[in-house]
Amino acid sequence: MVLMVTSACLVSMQSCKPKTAQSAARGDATKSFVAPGEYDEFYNIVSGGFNGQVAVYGIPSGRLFRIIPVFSQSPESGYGFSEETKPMLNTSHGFVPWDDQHHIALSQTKGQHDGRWAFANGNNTPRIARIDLTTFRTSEILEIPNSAGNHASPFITENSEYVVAATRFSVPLDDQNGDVPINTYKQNFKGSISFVSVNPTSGEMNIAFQIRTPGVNFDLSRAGKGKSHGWFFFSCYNSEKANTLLEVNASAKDKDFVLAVNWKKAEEYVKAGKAKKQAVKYAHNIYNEKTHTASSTIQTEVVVLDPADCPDMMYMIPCPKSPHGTDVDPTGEYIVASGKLAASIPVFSFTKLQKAIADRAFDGVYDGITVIKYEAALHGEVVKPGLGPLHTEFDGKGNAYTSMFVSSEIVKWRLSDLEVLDRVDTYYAIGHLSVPGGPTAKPHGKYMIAYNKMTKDRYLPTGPELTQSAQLYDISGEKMKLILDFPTTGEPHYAEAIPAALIQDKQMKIFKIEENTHAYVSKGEGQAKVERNGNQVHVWMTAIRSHLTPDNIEGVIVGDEVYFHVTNLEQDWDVPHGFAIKGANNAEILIMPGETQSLKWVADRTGIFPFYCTDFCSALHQEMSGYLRVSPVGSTVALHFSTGTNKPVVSADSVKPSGSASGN
Ligand code: K7E
Ligand code: CUA
Repeated sequence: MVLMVTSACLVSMQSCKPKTAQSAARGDATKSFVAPGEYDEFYNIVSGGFNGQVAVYGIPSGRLFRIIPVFSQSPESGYGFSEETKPMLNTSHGFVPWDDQHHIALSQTKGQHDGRWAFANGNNTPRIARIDLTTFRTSEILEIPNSAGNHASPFITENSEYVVAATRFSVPLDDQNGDVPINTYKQNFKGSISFVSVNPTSGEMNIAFQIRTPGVNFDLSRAGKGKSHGWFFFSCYNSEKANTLLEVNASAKDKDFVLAVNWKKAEEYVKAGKAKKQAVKYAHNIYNEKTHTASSTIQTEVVVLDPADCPDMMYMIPCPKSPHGTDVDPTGEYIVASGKLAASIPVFSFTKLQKAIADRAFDGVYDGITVIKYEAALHGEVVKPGLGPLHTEFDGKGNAYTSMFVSSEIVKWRLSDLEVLDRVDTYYAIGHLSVPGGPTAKPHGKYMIAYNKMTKDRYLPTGPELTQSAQLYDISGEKMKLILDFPTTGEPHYAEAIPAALIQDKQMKIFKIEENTHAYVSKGEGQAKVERNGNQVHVWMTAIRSHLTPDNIEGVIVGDEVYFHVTNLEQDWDVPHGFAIKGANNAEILIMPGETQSLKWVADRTGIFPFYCTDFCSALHQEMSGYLRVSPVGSTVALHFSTGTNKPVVSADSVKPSGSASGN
């Protein structure tokens, strides 16, 4: 079925392909040129797909600035390996060190980017993360219960009141016996949408309420804005409620739905006590930049609204053929739904939707939810836009840009009369696209970035897996123009770009050492020490150009767990120190100025184990090192540490009982 649509349309689309792709495919790279030493105009914050991280690029240069570890461990910084950051990856399933990351939502105030936070979804083990845009680090991760495949997430309301999380897979609810035959899908599988509140000052997230929904698959969503503020729109497919061979069975019906949720009304129902408590289990992880340590708390309750108790809270709008993206234009009037198997793009009108509700222009009920008459909510259809429409962004000048996966192109069309204005090829199989500010009330326009699923002949090949790729287009004129290809890490899905001016001057340069309240901080070399507690040895270590204190440690016994708590004493921007020790079987750590981070290392054999700084920090970086001696079980070598002295070797006989450590 899918294939039939595809090949038939591909034939009809061929006129749109350049006869010789070469010239059109090259583009005018001078427009993306950022001279050495110059800054980019935008930060581009891009999902990492199956690598679970988020990457930051400059636009228009496409230069990679940073990979922010979010849902996966990172050996570069020690994220998810260091004792302080392990709790960030805790879940109700225990420690989950990887995920699949698809969507980015930047915080907004009055419908515009405010440059405070980036939110990101964990798709597989459902979670939402918050990244602080002053540190470019993950500050918080919240697990989402009653969900499986957190795909329609995290989309944000225009004052960052909520980020949402709608489940891709409907499943039995967390407090039900889930041990049911899979073919009882229709009776036992339910969907769920979470409204996660964002504290306006701290950014801290909490699940304000969930809404129980029919057992469909949610795909994507967008908040209303301007005139549609207070509403949220979710695309859903598999209204057939198929549980096998979805590629056929979830494509049977002519129409699926966009679910329109009046979240202001939902808030009223919650206030009125309509939400019922449900026992669940989910982790809430927060990183504290004063203790430099994350904590993970397991929470045990959510409140859930059942639409049956909440009249007028939500409506289904019929939408052709398994919609993927649903996007709201800058005014909030138009809701664009992309039926990925449909031959046209339906555009709904918020004004007409309201009128349809008032006039009761209904078309029956789907699983207890009132269905709006398709034509009553429809502004119109973009006719023959291309094949496989997925996602739509806006330039703020009345135009929309829709990605076409199957026909590998972007189609520009006008919101008012739905006329197709221009089309441009992508190389190849575009997924998401992103206009800086495209999902806000005031798009920044100028550029558009395509995120492609295939690169085939665009780059030097690298074995069976080719690089992932983005393409930059100039959209300042009437015609879209390709100006740059740049490779990306992981598989990029959605991304948001934001003017550099909103972020660059707010950057955290150092952590103040006097504000460091880490449990194992040493605020000066005089506080460095080594202590034994059973078979645990704790090393309070400092790092400053160009030595580690202590740098000679003896008296560690085979089987000991050694914790290196390294405090970077520097108070200068861009002077991290690293720490690595031979045989460490988890990671190295990288410690920012004023910060403390801890690496656990197990002494597995006798010998001398060098350790050193891994970040080239000064001309004497190679000298920034030390030695740890491990002795066999039963040894009389006393625990001892020093820096810069060479005392005679001590044995346990020469120090006080119980091998207490001595400095010099
Ligand atoms: Cu890649 Cu947003 Cu997961 Cu479309 S989704 S492509
Ligand atoms: Cu510190 Cu190299």
